[in-house]
Amino acid sequence: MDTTNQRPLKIGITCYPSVGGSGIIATTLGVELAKRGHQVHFISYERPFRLPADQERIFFHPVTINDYGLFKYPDYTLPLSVKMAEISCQYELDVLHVHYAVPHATAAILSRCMLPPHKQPKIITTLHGTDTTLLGKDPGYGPAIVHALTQSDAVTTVSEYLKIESRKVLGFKGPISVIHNFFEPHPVQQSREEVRNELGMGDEIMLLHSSNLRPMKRIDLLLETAARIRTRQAFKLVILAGGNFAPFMDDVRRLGLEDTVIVRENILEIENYLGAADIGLITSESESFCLSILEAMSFACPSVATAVGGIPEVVDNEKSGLLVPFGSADALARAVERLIEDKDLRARLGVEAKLQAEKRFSADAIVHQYEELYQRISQKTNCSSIR
Ligand code: GMT
Repeated sequence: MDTTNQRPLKIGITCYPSVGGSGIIATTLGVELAKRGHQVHFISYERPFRLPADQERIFFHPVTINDYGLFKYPDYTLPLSVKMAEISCQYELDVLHVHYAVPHATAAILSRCMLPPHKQPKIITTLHGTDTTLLGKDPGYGPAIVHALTQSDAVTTVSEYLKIESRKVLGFKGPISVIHNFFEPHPVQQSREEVRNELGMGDEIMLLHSSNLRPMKRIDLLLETAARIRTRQAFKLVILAGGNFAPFMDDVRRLGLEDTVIVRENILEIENYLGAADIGLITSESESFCLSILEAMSFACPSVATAVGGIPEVVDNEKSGLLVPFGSADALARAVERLIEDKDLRARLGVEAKLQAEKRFSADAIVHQYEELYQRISQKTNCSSIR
């Protein structure tokens, strides 16, 4: 569908605002939609960290969570749903697009029930990963997720893999559109040399791992891999940790990696590091897409990664990176050694990685798919308005 002659839409976006792939995607999507003429309203408990302060057509509406001392656990879902209803009504939103089902999709459905039919936005839920693969299996969440998906006007997943998993884990039978993640790098602020100086590095190869350190990222396997790379003096492993790395320091010491591992916690602008990196390293046991691989690809940095979940949809093995079956630190180490030792291979994979990132996973390749979906569902009559 050609969206160029369609009217601009009023779009609400709810996501987790802190460091994390789903929040980064939602924020970048909002920024790109605003650039394309749509009005975008972010609704969350904090301003998403990548949201520019002064971009035209972008608004942020905070959700206030009061702690009344009545409840053991403060509730977010209800104030979020009330804010969604308020903003939908006030700005006459066409679409409310929620990223990560829990609790955003449920709050969106509830907000719609608070509104008269002519004020109800269409609701799109994007599943990102653990909302299906982890929470979807939890009997305390699964039925609520399925309910919210069934009531959504459209459901998307960030990979084919996640679509299949969502059918399997949740038993959800409704339509699912696969719209891959995308990345639009901010310009780097520091040169490769400046970044390396700041890290205390010489001319070693820079292996980069960037993640939230959750159990499925398998930091144990990451460190084990680093320990098994035979050319220890040839590289440093830089870990951009979206969380506290301290619990892993015992492993770093046990493996004798104190001089090899460099950790930076909660870095908000990762582009400087991506520009300085030579090889990405991902050892996850589950991953619906893996935005950090794509981020590295955009900087012509090929990754060595486990061939799990949606990763093979992002990395073409032996063409834009190297994939290894999950579980073997030795196999990962051998793949990293290949790239350390073969500069030409590294460069060739890097060139293809950047090409793929631009061709398949850039804003230009992806954002129009969301626009087309929004336009398509906006044209549908609200079920409740014809009842
Ligand atoms: O589901 C999570 O663990 C968190 C989520 C996030 O917010 O970073 O990660 C998921 O969504 C990302 C963005 O779509 C994907 O790149 C990650 O692969 C995915 N994580 C998992 O599937 C474990």
